Amino acid sequence: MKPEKRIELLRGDITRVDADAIVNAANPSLLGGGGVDGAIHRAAGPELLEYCRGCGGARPGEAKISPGFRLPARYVIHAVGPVWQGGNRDEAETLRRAYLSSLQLAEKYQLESVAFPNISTGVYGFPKELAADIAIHTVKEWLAGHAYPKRVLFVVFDDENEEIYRKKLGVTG
Ligand code: AR6
Repeated sequence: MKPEKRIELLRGDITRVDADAIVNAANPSLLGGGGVDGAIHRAAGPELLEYCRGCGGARPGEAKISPGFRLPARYVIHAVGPVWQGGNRDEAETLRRAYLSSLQLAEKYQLESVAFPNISTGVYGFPKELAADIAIHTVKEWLAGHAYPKRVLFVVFDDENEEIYRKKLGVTG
């Protein structure tokens, strides 16, 4: 199947998404925070934090996997995106690697479906348009060469990201 046909756009709260894995926009401690990270820890329950304490953190661009505990999703992939510092600190490459590391874990665990939030575009301040270009390009390129994950869902939460993803993915209506 063409990569485009394996991509979907959803608007809403990623903690409600019933995918094999949801991706968390985590920080290097992997011990929770605000934004989507806070929502995921609240919905998964305290077992998630307990599990993450044993994960040893992750560097920007890396990802680690945990069970989903009380979430509908079986797994959470905790990906650490870059903090935007103006664009000359390899932020684009680090964001690409955060998506790639997540996709590599999805392949390793043979996951059918993986849902991504818009990593780094909240508290971390990454420009949304550029972040969407990187996310979509990295996912399409991966899907063209790999069988897993079979489907990728981009989950947008705010109006601006919804508008940007609709345009870039050619979704109407
Ligand atoms: N479901 C889907 N997307 C969401 C949700 C949700 N429930 N809540 C927010 N978003 P952010 P970052 C969107 O700030 O920029 C945390 O404190 C939001 O609209 O969550 O990668 C971590 O611990 C935005 O588009 O993550 C780190 O310290 C996107 O999620 C830091 O924030 C990412 O926003 C990571 O910052």
